[in-house]
Amino acid sequence: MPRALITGITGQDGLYLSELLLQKGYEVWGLIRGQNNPKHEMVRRTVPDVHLLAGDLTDLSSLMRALTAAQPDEVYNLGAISYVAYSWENAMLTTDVTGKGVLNMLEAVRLHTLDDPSRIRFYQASSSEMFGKVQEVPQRESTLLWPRSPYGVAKVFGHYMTINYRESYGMHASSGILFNHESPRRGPEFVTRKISQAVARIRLGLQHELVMGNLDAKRDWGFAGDYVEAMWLMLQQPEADDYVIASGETHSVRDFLVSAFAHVGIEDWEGYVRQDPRFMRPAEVDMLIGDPSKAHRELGWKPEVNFETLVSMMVENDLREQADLAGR
Ligand code: NAP
Ligand code: G4F
Repeated sequence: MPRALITGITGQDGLYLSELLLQKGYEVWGLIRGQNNPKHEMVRRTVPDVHLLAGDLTDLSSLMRALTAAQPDEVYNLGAISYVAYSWENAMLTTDVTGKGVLNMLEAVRLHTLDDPSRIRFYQASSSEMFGKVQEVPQRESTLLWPRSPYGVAKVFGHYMTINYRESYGMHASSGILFNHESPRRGPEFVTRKISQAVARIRLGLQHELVMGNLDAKRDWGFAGDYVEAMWLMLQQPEADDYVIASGETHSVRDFLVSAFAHVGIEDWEGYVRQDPRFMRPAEVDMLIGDPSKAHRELGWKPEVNFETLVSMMVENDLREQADLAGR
């Protein structure tokens, strides 16, 4: 039975990846931080077969203890402070967790496998946010990185550290450059879930206004369930490498709004939406669109869920969830 250790187990991707690996017959271990993490119960309920270990990416010794307990064949480093807007307000913490945390995890794996550094396969959750002020359209593995946020800068550090550990120590360390991926499990601070929740509440008469930032930003959005499959495929390759994982399509935040409102039969959506500078960013990533052809070719990976299906899936889920919460 193969064994996997996942950091960021309480997050969107941690849950989907756990389900995928359990289905494939893995023994799955998850790292959870804090002395009384409020998401502990939710993880227990959602993936009861996952073994939970206490640890934090900023604490190297906790990572070494986790490796000793889990004895993994594969490590998926998904833990991060992942909300871009928050990263300006907490730039140093973001650097410590999202940037230096990767180095801590790589170093823990290296020290744990001194006999054979390629014994554990390592996945780093890199991000299209690294492309920032894009230098090429579409973005591919070789596109020059130009991050626009403390989060993006921290991810660039983690990305190059992963490559450096592969080249310096012969570790099987791969970096997945994933474009935005969403789901009904997406945190409500991210734009897609903020919209799907608000649209559901407006349809149910529970909310009358949605306050937004920049509606012109464009993203390459996919479904998280499809994207965790790509993480696993990367670690099954004979050689470690870096891959762009994307849908190859781009849509604006406005397109997402139009589609979500249309799903509940509201065409005159502009009457419900107000923009506020509070939600604008000091430096914006205007447009992302990925070229996933290397992943198609070498991993045989293709996403199943398209943009319209993703929006419907999220709005339908929130209609049910919000109706339940309102006792309807
Ligand atoms: P998420 O839902 O925000 O989950 C982040 C996870 O990191 C949570 O489990 C969180 O735990 C954990 N974490 C935060 N601080 C930590 C620390 N100090 N030590 C250990 N764990 C810590 O993010 P996601 O959407 O699942 O994304 C997973 C990874 O992919 C992240 O690294 C993200 O940056 C990256 N990524 C995401 C996307 C996307 O579109 N979703 C795209 C590209 C890359 P708590 O619950 O305790 O806070
Ligand atoms: O949903 P977002 O907060 O995601 P963002 O910044 O693209 O980051 C996500 O994707 C990255 C991959 O590229 C990940 F690495 C990262 O961890 C995270 O998962 O914002 C998307 C866009 C931005 O341009 C933002 O300015 O939506 C715009 N936006 C407009 N109004 C808003 C809002 N974003 C949020 N969160 N809230 C708004 O009210």
